[in-house]
Amino acid sequence: MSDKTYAPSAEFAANANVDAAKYDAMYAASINDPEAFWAEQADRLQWMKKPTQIKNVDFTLGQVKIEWFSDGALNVAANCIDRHLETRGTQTAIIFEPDDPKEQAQSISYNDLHRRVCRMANVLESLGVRKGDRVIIYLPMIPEAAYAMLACARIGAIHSIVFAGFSPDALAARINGCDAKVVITADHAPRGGRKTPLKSNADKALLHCKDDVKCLVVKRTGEQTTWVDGRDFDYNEMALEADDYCRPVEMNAEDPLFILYTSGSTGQPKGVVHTTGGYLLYASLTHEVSFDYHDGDVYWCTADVGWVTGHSYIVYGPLANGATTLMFEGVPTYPDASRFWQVCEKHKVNQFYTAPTAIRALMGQGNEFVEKCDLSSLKLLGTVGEPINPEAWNWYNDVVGKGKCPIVDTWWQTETGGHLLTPLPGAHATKPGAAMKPFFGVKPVVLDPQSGEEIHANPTEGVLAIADSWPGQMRTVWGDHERFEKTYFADYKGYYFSGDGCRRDADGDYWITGRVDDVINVSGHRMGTAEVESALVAHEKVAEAAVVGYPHDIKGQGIYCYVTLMNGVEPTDELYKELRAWVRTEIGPIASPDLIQWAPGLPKTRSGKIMRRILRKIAENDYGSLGDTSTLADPSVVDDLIENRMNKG
Ligand code: 6R9
Repeated sequence: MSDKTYAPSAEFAANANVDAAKYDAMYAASINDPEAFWAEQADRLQWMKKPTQIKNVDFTLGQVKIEWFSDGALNVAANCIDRHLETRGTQTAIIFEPDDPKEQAQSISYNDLHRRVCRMANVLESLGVRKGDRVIIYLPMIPEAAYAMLACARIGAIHSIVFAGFSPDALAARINGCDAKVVITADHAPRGGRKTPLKSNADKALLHCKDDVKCLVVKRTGEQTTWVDGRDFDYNEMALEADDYCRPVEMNAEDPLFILYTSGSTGQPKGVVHTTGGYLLYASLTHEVSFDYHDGDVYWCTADVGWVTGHSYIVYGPLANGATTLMFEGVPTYPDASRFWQVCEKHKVNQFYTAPTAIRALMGQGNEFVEKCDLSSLKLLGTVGEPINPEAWNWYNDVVGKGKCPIVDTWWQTETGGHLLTPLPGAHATKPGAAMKPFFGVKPVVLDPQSGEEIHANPTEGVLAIADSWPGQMRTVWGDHERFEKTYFADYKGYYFSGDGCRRDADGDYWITGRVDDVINVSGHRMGTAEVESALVAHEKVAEAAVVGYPHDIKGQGIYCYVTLMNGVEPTDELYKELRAWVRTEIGPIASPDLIQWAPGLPKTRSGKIMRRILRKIAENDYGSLGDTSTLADPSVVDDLIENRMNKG
């Protein structure tokens, strides 16, 4: 942890949508009278029926109920497209940057978007999709993914996106899990110069699904795929024939907009359900305020639409705000580690939002890749997905942002729909690694993990829960409301429990310490594994580190570190000792690693999250029960780690 703070420049603060005084006033208003605050904010959206019932919430276990704007009616696609046509029909809505930099980028105007979405909506209707039906979207990061989402929203169908990196089994489980009528896929998904055979994966998945599930196939690479007559439909051909207009269906604010499957700490993925009114309002407001988005800006979030970040901050939030949003099909290191920065230069990106894992990977490649690009258009940087270590934060700030771009470290979850904790860029002096402040309407509390009591004093540390609802909150687990209640409302009565630990410093600012199941207890001292990781990666020879606890006879738990070294650095006994000493001096003797394993790679999900569950099992010598490793980006790294375990026997 660093004590240094980074205030926005006077110029940035003066031009910001929300400055410090405005944040204080709006936050106070949102907490003192949430009904009045959100009733007023609801005017951001265009309603077919204006809501009069603002909030109807009960967090009591056994009767959990979350409703916002429940007598209001609207259509999400009309809000993201139609209402902008008069003022910004010719403005670019989506910039598409393909995987291969030699392939032409595309600019899709709001007028184009309207036509494309209407056609896709008509195609879906012709396949028999009706209001309330489920549609699985299994597509590359191409504009058709956004068309498909908005087409579903337009006709009231509920979409569930499955990340294109998922296997046929994972796809089948999700098709069956929500009983989908149609799967939208593409021939192939190009990514990092390679191609995933999406249609062929879908074929395999559909073998395990009901016979009447239809498959709508988008042409991406144009390569031949197998074809099942009567089941498979050619999107490009049908779209040519389809009508240019499709009426947006009137939806109740509480009608589901989408289901997104997300893994919990254990067991089957949960189908997180988000609804229409509250979700869109929250995504739109947070997009404008957290990123300080201004009309005419070019905004880029590098996530995939297969994750919640892509839903809220590539598609729904930006388009609801009439923004220009960039969709990138590729990866940060293809053709080389300069790609992100080349895309920023090429499209004059103003706001850039990515994950710490990408920042660390690029940091490890050296500064030349950044410095050869013109990044003068950048005004703001954002991060999301995991705690960012100060080392990576500082690199992002200095090398990418040249010290002039505020960094928003946004803490949120699939479950929360949008940012819950984040500094506001024109209002708050940031601290490297801190998620800082609650967004409007959010009441974070720090609870004692044992007693469940709220801790009021600062500084403090405990588990992070939220005391009241906000409009973007998930409403239920698809088909299993009881699981929803048990997962989020049973451990700490009366609160939404996030599953994360946090610290609140003497200034009252929040620092996420990682999932509470990643907290280890060493000789009676509670320690965030993220803290040790952060220390390790601060060492110049370390590219990445993951830390877990393992049973230790004397200390209760010992500290087991998996360390990936920088390119070209040799693992030696010397370095082993040096790293132990390094962590001792960075954090204290209590954090001294018990075991360090050199790891050429770490097991990661395809969204870049380190799978600590697997690392814990290996460290615990319990690798017979690793569970499902099929969602890993590269399952073979696990074999290497087992082979080279430290505490053998
Ligand atoms: C948006 C997203 C949620 C979990 C969350 C937390 C971690 C996300 C973070 C962060 C520290 C941040 N997380 N943002 N930890 N600082 N800024 O990532 O959703 O995939 O559901 O993950 O990610 O542990 O509980 P999701």
